[in-house]
Amino acid sequence: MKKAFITGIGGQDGSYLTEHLLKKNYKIYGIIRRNSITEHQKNRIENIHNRKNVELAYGDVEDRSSLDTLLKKIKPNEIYNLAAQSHVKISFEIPEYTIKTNALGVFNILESFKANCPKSKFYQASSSEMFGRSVDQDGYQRETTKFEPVSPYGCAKVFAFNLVKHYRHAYKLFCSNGILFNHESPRRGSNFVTSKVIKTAVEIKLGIKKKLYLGNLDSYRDWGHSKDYVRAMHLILKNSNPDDFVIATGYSKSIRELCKIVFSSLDLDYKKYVKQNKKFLRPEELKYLRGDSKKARKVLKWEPEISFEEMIKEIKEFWLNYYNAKA
Ligand code: NAP
Ligand code: G4F
Repeated sequence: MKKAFITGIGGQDGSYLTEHLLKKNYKIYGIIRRNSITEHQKNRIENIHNRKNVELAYGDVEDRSSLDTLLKKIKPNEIYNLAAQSHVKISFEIPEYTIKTNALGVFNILESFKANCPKSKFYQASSSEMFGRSVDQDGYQRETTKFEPVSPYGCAKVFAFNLVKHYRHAYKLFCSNGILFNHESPRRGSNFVTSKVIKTAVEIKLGIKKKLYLGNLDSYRDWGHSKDYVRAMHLILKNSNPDDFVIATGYSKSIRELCKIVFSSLDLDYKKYVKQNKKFLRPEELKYLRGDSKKARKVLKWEPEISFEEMIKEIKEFWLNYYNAKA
């Protein structure tokens, strides 16, 4: 039975990746952080955390000792480093903390992997936020596009990306980067734009809220579904060589278009409800993302299976059911 070690197991991707690997007969080890409200520690993994093949331990990527203890004991076949302060806007507010987790945390886990289980395969959750203001002439970002990050989050992810490549070359370790574009699901935190728009539109429909306040409506994102993207993570580690792969749908929409689609699916006119509030603007904005994932499609035979429309519908149904159950 293969063993996978997952940091960030309690997050959106960590929870879907656990479900995906359990179906492939993996034994899963994950770290969770201590939270003063114990119930909050396992929110997204409520249905799986007490399964026979899932073992959780307290740990933190900023705590090298916890990583050493676990990796020495488990010696996993695969390590997925998904832990991060993953909110870009919040990274401007807590930059030092973000850099510690998203950059130095990756250094810690790479060092622990090198010292305790160098035969493992390592996946790093890199991000399209690393591209920042850089777009190729044809309007796409791909593995060869220059990184010009525009947030503390993006800068920290570039540091981590480079470190992973360095460890691959210097120490001949199997470590790969997945450069994932935005991906969403009902498990997405409700302060990310897709969840926020859909949740608030449902609340407006149900008479719970009157308006939706957003920041920049004119940025573009390439949105996929988390379930499709965790499949790609696994394929990246199954590849014969360690490498870096862009994972994206290749379609891009603005936040304004997202609002229009979501509100009109609830028979509402978004223009009546959506207002801008400066507090949601960022000191520097990443304006445009559209990924070219040809390499992953060719080498890994990866394809996204869930359409944007299906994903929006699933998230909308999640929030409608949530409020119906409360009523
Ligand atoms: P998420 O839902 O915010 O999950 C992040 C997880 O990391 C949470 O479980 C969090 O624990 C944990 N964590 C945070 N700091 C930690 C630390 N110091 N030590 C251990 N665990 C820590 O994010 P996601 O959407 O699943 O994303 C997973 C990874 O992919 C992240 O690295 C993110 O930056 C990256 N990424 C995401 C996207 C996307 O569109 N979703 C795109 C590209 C890259 P708590 O629950 O205790 O906070
Ligand atoms: O949903 P977002 O917060 O995602 P963002 O900043 O693109 O970051 C996500 O994707 C990255 C991959 O590219 C990941 F690495 C990262 O971890 C995270 O998962 O914002 C999307 C867009 C931005 O342009 C933002 O300015 O929506 C715009 N936006 C407009 N109003 C808003 C809001 N974003 C949020 N969160 N909240 C708003 O009120």
